[in-house]
This record gives sequence, structure tokens and C-alpha cells, in this order.
Amino acid sequence: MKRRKFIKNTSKLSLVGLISPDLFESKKNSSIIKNDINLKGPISICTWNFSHANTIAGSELEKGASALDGAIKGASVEESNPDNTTVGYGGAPDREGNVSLDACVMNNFGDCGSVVAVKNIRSVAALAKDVMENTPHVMLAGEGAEEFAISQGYKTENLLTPSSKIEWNKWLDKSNYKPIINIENHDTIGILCMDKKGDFSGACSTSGLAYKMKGRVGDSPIIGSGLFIDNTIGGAVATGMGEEVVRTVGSFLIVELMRQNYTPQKACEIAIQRIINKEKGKPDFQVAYIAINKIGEIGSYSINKGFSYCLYVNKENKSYKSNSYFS
Ligand code: SD4
Repeated sequence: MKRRKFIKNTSKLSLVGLISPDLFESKKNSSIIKNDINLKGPISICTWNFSHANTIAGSELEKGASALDGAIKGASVEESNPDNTTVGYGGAPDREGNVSLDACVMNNFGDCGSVVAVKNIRSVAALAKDVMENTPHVMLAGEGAEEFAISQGYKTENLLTPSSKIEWNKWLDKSNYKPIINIENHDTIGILCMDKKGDFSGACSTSGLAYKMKGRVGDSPIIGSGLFIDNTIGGAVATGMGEEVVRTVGSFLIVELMRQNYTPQKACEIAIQRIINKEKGKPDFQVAYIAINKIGEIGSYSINKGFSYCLYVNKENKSYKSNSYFS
């Protein structure tokens, strides 16, 4: 009897010890976005209002592409969009005028690949896939990543467009580094795809924060921070101030919360709450997450207002405004 009582009490204790207090925090803004989708793919969801990219990903999935190829196709649209100053060609440079890109991918087998601080190559999500498939490593950085890209047949090019150069020169006048909510931080593409078989993969691609220090790397190429996939649970991806996402390992946290049966929406809210808990007052930066679970429920949440995301399902892409902690 004593032993049974002891086991009962210990298991209560360990539960209390394991579950962090923020799981019990108030449900502020916890409106749950539940889609009537309870089916297999194709589903594609991406950060921000990248309708074209998400539609391309979705239609690739319709044609039978794997979730990984769908996600990379979607990301490549923004990597080649010169008007997007936070991804690929046309991305804003660092303080010294170098455009340096970060990206990662993760597939349904839990394999992943990543490239950091890569110059002169625009298709870095595809390059991350090549790292995953054609090297014994997960992550390649800088010159090594560029040399690997060349060995794989990627073309090198100057990624600094004339208009990005003009903006950078303007910035140099004052050299005042201050990321601005939803202006600078509004263009990283994070994309989560579920293919016809119901398998998940994701990709994340960025040029990082404009006028960052040379060599700075954010969350986007860090598996578990910028992106995480578990094919039995779902996936999550981040955009915004990467340092905050890395400090809280946000995407992994969201997937683990979904494993504990939290909806994608509640899981995103808890991950945002973790960041807010560390701040005194209203943060002057943005972080946003999107997530999807195995039954096609979607979640999205951000610290500050202004975040949006796209959802492609039933052959149709729509853009949605996300809820935020601070309105
Ligand atoms: C980073 N998370 O490098 C990226 C920036 C971003 O839209 O998301 N910008 O920190």
C-alpha cells in the first residue's frame, strides 16, 4: 500500500515538475482557428502574404510533388523576387553591403539540411536540401556552402540589386541599426506542406535582418528554432526577430506542445508567451509563428499586430490576418 501511495504521489509531483507554468497561463487572445479540414494534403501554409509562392507550392502538391519539393518550390518564388528585401535575390545586405542568406529544410523522415551566411547563391532552400541529401552533414556555412553549391551546379551571382544598394547607401548615412516591426521583419518565407500522402515537410529562407552585423545568423536556418517538423505530429515555422526565436527554440516548442495535444493555435500562443514573459512591457520587435497538425488544423500567432499568413487547401489559396498578443 505504502509503495503504491508513493508511486501515486511521485507521479503527481513529476507531472507538476514537468509542466511549466506557462501552460496554465491565461488564454488571452486564444481564439482557436479550426479549419474544416480533416483530410490528407495537399495543404500548404506560409508566412506573410506570399499568395503566389503558396499557390505554386499547393499546385505542385496537387500534381503529386512531395511535401519537401512543394515547400522548396514555394520558397524559391520569394528567393527570386527582387521586391522581397528579406529573401534571396534583392535581400537587404549586412552593414558592409554583403547579401548573405540563411535557409533550412526538414522532411517527413526527420532529415534536415541547412545553410548559413551564404553569398552569391539565390536558391538557398534547394541548397539546404542538397546539403541534407548529398553530404554527411546537416549544416554548411559561408564559403564552404558556396563551394558546395558550385559543385552541385548552382550559378553564382551578385544578389545586391540596384534598389537594395540605394537603400543600403541611405542607411549608411546614419548607420542606425534598429529593426522595425513589420517593415523590416515582414518577408522571410517559412512554408509548411502536407502532400497527398499526408506527409509533412517544411522550408525556411531569409536574408535575415537588414544591416545586420557581418556574420550574424538568425533563427531561420536553425532546426528547431526557425523550423521543425515531426511527421507524426505536424510542423511549425517562425518569422521575425530571430534572436528571440533561438532563445526559446520556438518551432520545436510548438511541435512538442502539439504532441501534448495542444491545438496548433494554442501551441503558437504559448510559444509567443514564452518570449513575452522575458520582456518588460510591450516588445518593440515582432515574432510570429504558424503551425499545422496531423489533422490539418492550423495555428498562427504573433507578438504585435500586422502578421498575416497564406493557406492553400482544396485547390484554393487564401490570405488570413493572424491574431496577436498585443493589438
Ligand atoms: C532572422 N527570422 O534572420 C529572420 C528574419 C525574418 O522576416 O523573419 N524576417 O532573424
